[in-house]
Amino acid sequence: MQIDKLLDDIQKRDKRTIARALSLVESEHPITETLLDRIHQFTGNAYRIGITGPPGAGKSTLTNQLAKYLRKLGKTIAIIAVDPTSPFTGGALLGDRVRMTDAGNMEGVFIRSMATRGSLGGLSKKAIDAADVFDAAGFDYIIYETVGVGQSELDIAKAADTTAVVLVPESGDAVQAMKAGLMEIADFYIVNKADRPGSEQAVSAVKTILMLRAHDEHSWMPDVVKTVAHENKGIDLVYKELQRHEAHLKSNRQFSLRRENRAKERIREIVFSKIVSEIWEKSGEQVLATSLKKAIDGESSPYNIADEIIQNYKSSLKEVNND
Ligand SMILES: Nc1nc2c(ncn2[C@@H]2O[C@H](COP(=O)(O)OP(=O)(O)OP(=O)(O)O)[C@@H](O)[C@H]2O)c(=O)[nH]1
Ligand SMILES: [Mg+2]
Repeated sequence: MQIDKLLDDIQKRDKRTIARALSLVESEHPITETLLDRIHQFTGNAYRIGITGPPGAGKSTLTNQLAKYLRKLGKTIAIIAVDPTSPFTGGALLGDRVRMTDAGNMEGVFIRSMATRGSLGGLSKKAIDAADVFDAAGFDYIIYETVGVGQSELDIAKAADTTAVVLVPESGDAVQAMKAGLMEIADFYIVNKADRPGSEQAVSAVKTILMLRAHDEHSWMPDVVKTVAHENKGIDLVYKELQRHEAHLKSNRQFSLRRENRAKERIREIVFSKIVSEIWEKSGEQVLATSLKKAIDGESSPYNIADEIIQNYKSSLKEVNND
């Protein structure tokens, strides 16, 4: 594979090449690491937005409208939709979910869905890697759409510069969101489906929760924006709040701090996953082949066996060094 050509064409924002690079990332092709290495120097320019919230809140509809809004301002937008299709619901539950074909047909907008199905925790890593491809390709904005239910979805939201949490007027949504940890990651809130009754109460509920949080005059105070996404209402307010947050971040050290933390977290995750897969490959399966039965029979415990796997791995390292 011609990595230089790939790199070149990514930077030319060639759609087919980008799609190909994203497939490499998603399938964890061995060349991915080299690719990400090489594109890193061209990243850091895109502004990353996270749109998260409960299933069916209107995240895709909103993302679609926001992309069109940004496009009108002359911006280019890449969307990474983390697809909640799980082997359990098979998507049937979310029968009416919006496919973002609308904005997807526009020049300067690129949409990529990443499936949750069959991905064991590596999803946030893949989504972040995919964002790097878009970043290197020179997109102005990268939007992650995730369902705010699982840890890896929260991780993706944390990988954004600004994260908006989308709620709907139905009573209790704000409380549910708070329980799910969504309140901590939100830089601002969107109460979508404001055409339905109770939107004003929902806005007040979120504001009340926000007031309870510790804050001073210098800290960021998230706003709560009302939208009717399918009617394209309130998108200007979403954009305004995005800009207000970006300006806030950039007016002090928070912006670089956020990115520093993000880099740190990412490096930590890479180290974790590399170490885990190395130990597992060199020792895990081998030890399990002889010891798993002991755990099942009660002769040993999972902790014992885990220690055995690590010890076995360390011994194999010594053997290599002594050779
Ligand atoms: N009444 C009303 N319906 C809306 C609004 N925004 C979106 N919808 C509808 O809500 C349904 C779900 O919208 P989606 O955009 O797919 O929601 P989502 O949050 O992306 O859903 P998942 O990705 O499946 O979690 C669709 O039928 C939309 O047309 C709104 O402001 N008002
Ligand atoms: Mg969606």
